[in-house]
Amino acid sequence: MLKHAIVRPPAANFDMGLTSVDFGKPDLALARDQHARYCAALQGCGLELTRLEADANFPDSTFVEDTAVLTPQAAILTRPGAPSREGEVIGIGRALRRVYSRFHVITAPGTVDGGDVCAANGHFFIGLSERTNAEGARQLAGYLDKEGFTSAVVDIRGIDGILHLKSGISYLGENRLVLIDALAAWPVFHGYEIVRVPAGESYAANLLRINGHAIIPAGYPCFETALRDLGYATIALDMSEFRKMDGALTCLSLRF
Ligand code: CIR
Repeated sequence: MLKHAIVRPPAANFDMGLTSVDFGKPDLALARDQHARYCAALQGCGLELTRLEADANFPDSTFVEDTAVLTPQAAILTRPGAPSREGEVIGIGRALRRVYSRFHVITAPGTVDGGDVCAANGHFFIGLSERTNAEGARQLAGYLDKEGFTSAVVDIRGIDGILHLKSGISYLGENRLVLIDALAAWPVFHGYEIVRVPAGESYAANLLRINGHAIIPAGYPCFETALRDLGYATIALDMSEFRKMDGALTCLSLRF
């Protein structure tokens, strides 16, 4: 059962962050409103929030997920693959030290973005991407092994349109994986029941399963119906402004 989440609202220069998409400039007021609704949804799912101050030193700092990988016993501080984001880890480390006493740290030349790490019931899929390199994946797999978890590396560098592994995969629980078409047939995912995201709705592959709820992005009706048909209670949130900056639901919090 998840109990807590760390969140950080978008800073005044949120629109100066990194993006690979061309959906226009984000509207800061709307982004803040969407972030507030996101926080309320997490609380509605039973999570207690640690709210960090907005940090304009790092325009991408609202995407806290990329700075750490959390297990029940230990926190692994990452070394984000984008140089402009490396310093974000310091503030998150400070917040995590209030909760965790056991830490591991990804060190140079390794890089890992938390968005590349998908936990599935004690097993971790680690995406090799433009942000997470082979050395970072190797260090992370070693730390996870020390903590008693298994892992598998998934090379997503050839797949167009996804920044991180979790842009294309979510674990629903019950041995079910949500996957975009490009990943659906990969042998590494054999043995799971696969819920495919309909073509044209691939952004919805990034969802949050929290304490019996499935938080999904608003505007993906076929996928939402498919989840409801499987018995999931969905909560749909508008993510338009974060999407403009390559962000999705999981990026906006660290959950433990
Ligand atoms: C970046 O490019 O790093 C940010 N603009 C978006 C990060 C999204 N994070 C995530 O999916 N975990």
